[in-house]
Amino acid sequence: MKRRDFLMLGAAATAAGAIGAPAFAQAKLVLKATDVHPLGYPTVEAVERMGKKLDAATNGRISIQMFPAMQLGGEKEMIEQAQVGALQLARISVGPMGPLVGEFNVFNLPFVFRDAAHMEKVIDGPIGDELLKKLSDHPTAGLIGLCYMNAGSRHVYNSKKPIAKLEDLKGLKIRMMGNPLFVETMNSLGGNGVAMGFDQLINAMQTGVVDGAENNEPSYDSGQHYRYAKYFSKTGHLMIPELLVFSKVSWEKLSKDDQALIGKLAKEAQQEQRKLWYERENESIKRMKDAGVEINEVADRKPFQDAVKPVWDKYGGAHKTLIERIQAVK
Ligand code: BDP
Repeated sequence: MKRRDFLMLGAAATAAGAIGAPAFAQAKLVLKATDVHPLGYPTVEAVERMGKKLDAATNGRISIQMFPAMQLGGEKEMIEQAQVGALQLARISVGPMGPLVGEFNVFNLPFVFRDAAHMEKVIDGPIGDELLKKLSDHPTAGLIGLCYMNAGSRHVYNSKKPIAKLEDLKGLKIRMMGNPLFVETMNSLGGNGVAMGFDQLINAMQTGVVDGAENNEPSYDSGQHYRYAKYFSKTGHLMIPELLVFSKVSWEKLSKDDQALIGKLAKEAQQEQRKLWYERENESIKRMKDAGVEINEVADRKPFQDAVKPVWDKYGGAHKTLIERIQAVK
């Protein structure tokens, strides 16, 4: 089957084509979805539930087929495949979207949100919608922004020692997501930021290419990163929401009604994932303790916040109004 035929499967497609009816009105559509995380992870589960609702609402005409656990590559590959329409739904982090849509880098700024409630209010409100629209309207990004999801706070973990104060990061090689902002964040904190895909991380920790990484508890737990980096320090330096995006070339082949339905169900998935997220966060913390992970709080985050000022100047400078609006959300 050729790629452009992704949406038309089975006899219905042929029949619709034969009688000259608008093919996608009748054809059975199977939307390919992907995520770096395994089955059962809150983002994966939320998209699967969205697929069931879509199936029910269209009497089986549209469904979602999930390819979890990096089956279709890391986030970079997922984005590229969505851009050409080789898959339709990609659940990615806002992290790698900053270089494409500069405003997203405001969400990527270290310590930009006061807490989870603040972050949720921003993504649920007009600012969240505006940024999704910026992505959808972007002339070359090739993606439609459907909704956000929760991803907690990111904390540093490594194989050498607990990070209790800023100086402890000195000399540690820490894997960061692929966006220069993150490497510069780690460097300004005194560590050595190393950019690489999530799919390369286990190998890099095993071989000592990096001493550790930074992520939320569920990613650390489900990726079994504690096997290579048992010191988990609550730096909370980043709070980056997730994104669910749709391939723009595929989107444009859908009817307006189908687009509206998918858009509505995605917004519901945003709220549903949130409940799953908090349950999973607690389960992960428990599993980490059971696995003997050494978790430590960082009593004073102020020196960390001060250290990342150059990152704010460089990446936030052009978006002062947006930053002020985010800070004004109470
Ligand atoms: C996880 C995100 C995932 C990212 C990963 C990373 O859910 O989308 O790919 O971090 O660090 O928290 O690359």
